[in-house]
Amino acid sequence: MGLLIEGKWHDQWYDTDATGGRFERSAAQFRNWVEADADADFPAQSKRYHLYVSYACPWAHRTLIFRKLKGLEKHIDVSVVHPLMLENGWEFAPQQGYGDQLHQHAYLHQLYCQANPEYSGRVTVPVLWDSQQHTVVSNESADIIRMFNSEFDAITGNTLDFYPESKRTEIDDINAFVYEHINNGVYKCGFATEQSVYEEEYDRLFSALDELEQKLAQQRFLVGDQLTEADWRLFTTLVRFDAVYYSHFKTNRKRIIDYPNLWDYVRALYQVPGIAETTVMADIKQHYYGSHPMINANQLVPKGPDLDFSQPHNRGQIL
Ligand SMILES: N[C@@H](CCC(=O)N[C@@H](CS)C(=O)NCC(=O)O)C(=O)O
Repeated sequence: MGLLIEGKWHDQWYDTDATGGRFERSAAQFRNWVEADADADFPAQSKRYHLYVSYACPWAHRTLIFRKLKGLEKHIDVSVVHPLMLENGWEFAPQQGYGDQLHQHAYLHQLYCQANPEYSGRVTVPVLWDSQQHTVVSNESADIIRMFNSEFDAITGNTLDFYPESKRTEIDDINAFVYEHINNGVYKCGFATEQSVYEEEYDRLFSALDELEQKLAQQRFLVGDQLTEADWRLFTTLVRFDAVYYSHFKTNRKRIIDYPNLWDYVRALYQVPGIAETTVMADIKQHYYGSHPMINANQLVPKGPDLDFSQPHNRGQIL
């Protein structure tokens, strides 16, 4: 785990001293857009863009889900980093099947320096790379899934829309709530270094989960009856919750399996064709338990729990 400062790698953990024991996630710095328009700076084209992910990372997982649902697998190739993220940050390990398919880099930070030799900041996944201009288009998953949702439709012929015009305000509102209290909420519990901060974040997380449990008793999805981007953004946290966050991040008031509606909902999403194969539980567990020695000193990976996301659900036909 580290930080690039003016293109030089520094092995360093998140600095929570400066924030009173509170974890703060820094903003992504590459925020360009691939557009359907052939005259755009980054026009949508088959085989031009390459996606760098970790199977472990919930933000990268969203992009893999959209690549799958939007039929982009033939058009956007993927490189997957090794699940362990330690003193060199994210690394490739080609002998173990985690190679950089495009540049054969050893470390992900080399990719950031290739885009900008003076780059200063965190080296995160996902990254959408433009192989024509040799630069990073975007390292913000929220933007990448929007590009995948609409900008390649003329190439794929896939017009599924998870961010429909008429629902955008509602989706943006629920996304903000889910990001603050749940997606990032579990990290704020796990990386807190003050007891009171941890307890405050824990209370916020579970009152948000309680609220969504109620909502999902009344409606099939977060925005009514229609499956949207908001559901996929929640899914990647819920699917990791019982196996990782509950114990590793100490978010242990309840498991998702203890919430009848959330548990039904996460199984329904998991069973959408193609989604199970984007959910690589072995990498997820190895990453979290193995990459944060400050909260799990011996880096042992718990063997359980037994989780069966393939049990039948009651949310009907989804896609
Ligand atoms: N804003 C980013 C956040 C991505 C992110 O924080 N990824 C984590 C992995 S789960 C990462 O790569 N962290 C490395 C680091 O912070 O050094 C996004 O949503 O794309």
